[in-house]
Amino acid sequence: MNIDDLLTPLGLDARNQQAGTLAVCSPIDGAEIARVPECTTQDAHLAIDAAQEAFMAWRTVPAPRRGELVRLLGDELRANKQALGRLVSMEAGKILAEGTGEVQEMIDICDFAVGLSRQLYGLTIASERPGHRMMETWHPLGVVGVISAFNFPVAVWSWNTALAIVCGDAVVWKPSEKTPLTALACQALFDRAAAKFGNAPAKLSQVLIGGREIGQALAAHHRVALVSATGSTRMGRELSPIVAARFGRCLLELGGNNAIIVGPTADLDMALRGILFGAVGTAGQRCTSTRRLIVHESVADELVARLKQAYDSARIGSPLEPDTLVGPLIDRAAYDGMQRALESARRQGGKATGGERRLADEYPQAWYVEPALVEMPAQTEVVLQETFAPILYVMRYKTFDEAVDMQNGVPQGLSSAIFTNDLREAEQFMSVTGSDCGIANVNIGTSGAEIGGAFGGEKETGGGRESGSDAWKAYMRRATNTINYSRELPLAQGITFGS
Ligand code: UN1
Repeated sequence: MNIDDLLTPLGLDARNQQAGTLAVCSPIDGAEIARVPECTTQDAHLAIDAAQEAFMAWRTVPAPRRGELVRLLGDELRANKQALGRLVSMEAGKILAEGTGEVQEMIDICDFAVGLSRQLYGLTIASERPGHRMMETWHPLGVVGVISAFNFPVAVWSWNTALAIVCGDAVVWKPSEKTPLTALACQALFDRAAAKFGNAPAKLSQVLIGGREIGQALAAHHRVALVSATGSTRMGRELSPIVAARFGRCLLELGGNNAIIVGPTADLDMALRGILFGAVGTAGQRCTSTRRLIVHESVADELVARLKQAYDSARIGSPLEPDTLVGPLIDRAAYDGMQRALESARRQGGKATGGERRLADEYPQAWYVEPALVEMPAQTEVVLQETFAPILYVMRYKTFDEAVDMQNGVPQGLSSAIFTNDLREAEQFMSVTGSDCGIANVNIGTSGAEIGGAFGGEKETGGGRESGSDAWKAYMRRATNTINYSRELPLAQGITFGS
């Protein structure tokens, strides 16, 4: 595989990507594909200062004009969808269909943000005082720090950046150390869009390649108004107190432990497909991956038998080959984590099929695994944890309430789904007494959300909402305005003060 052929059209000087200290290895075969230069904490501080300067200029550009820059970014992404999608596959290991799907997600959010640039509406509110009017105005917020994970190396940046840019903010991005090339490619595409735009301030969007100290610098810096972080709950637990200590804002999208409930009336053909995509797609490395299957005892035997068959026929291999469904894990640590979880599951009474390493002869430096299906006697300790690998724990239930309790009985609250043809079950699942997750789906799986909805979850998932709906409000500050057009000065609450 020749990485230069991909980098050059994406606007990157391939030689620069070989001169640094951070080795980039493709999870496909473990081979080193680049060595990119890393930033220091000092570089991060300079970048934040420059971003603040860019923000001061950008905030006064009318929002629909700001939308034009995002429209141009969308054009660049359309023109480079295949190349960037392939680079995602090479660097993150996801299959080509999902690599280009991720770029499509970027294009979609750009379109969404362009429309939004004419819809950053505030409310008009009835005042209790005669001759007064109240309203809300949404203003640009400042510098947005984006921290993203390896598994969605480009889309998560775009959800944040497309919105932040139309909202009048500047962006400083720290991507995962495992996926710097795709980040540099996004930056190059942004720079191209900015050049076409003409007069965007310099350093409106920047990328900082480096380790956790860069993330910490973003979290600690008083100029970073919002830290939008996607990754593990552990990372969120480390970062958010740093941001909170200076009263900065956090938007957290952390761990998920997503379940699908399959009810007695479910369409099993559909459920099967939904479970398969959710559990083995992206080799179980989406935050929305299906990790738990809660299945009614009346359909469990049939569903599990069919799932095992489907698992057997899911082709494992290089993500660049068109008929592959399951690519590699990101690295050895992910493989070890998976094996540890499987051992714990067995100790806790689980019966596992799959989970073994595959293709070790062909790819001794890469970590391909057979997705694992583990029948558990109950929702034991290991099931409560998010293991970023293709492990699906299967639990059986008798009553609907029991299923919902199990669904909600984990510390995370990102995505959830029910397959049912029982209207009452479906409605109850989405009601206040149903799923406690940020995403609750009916007759579709837990992963693969569209950008139009708000994306994120509750509890240890961190509570943040990104991408669609009114998630843009996190990237702006709200001012409440009360305007008196009378000749009196009445006080609210009927207070008289002096004469
Ligand atoms: C993630 O894994 O961090 O809903 C994001 C999905 C994708 C996004 C996943 N649209 O699966």
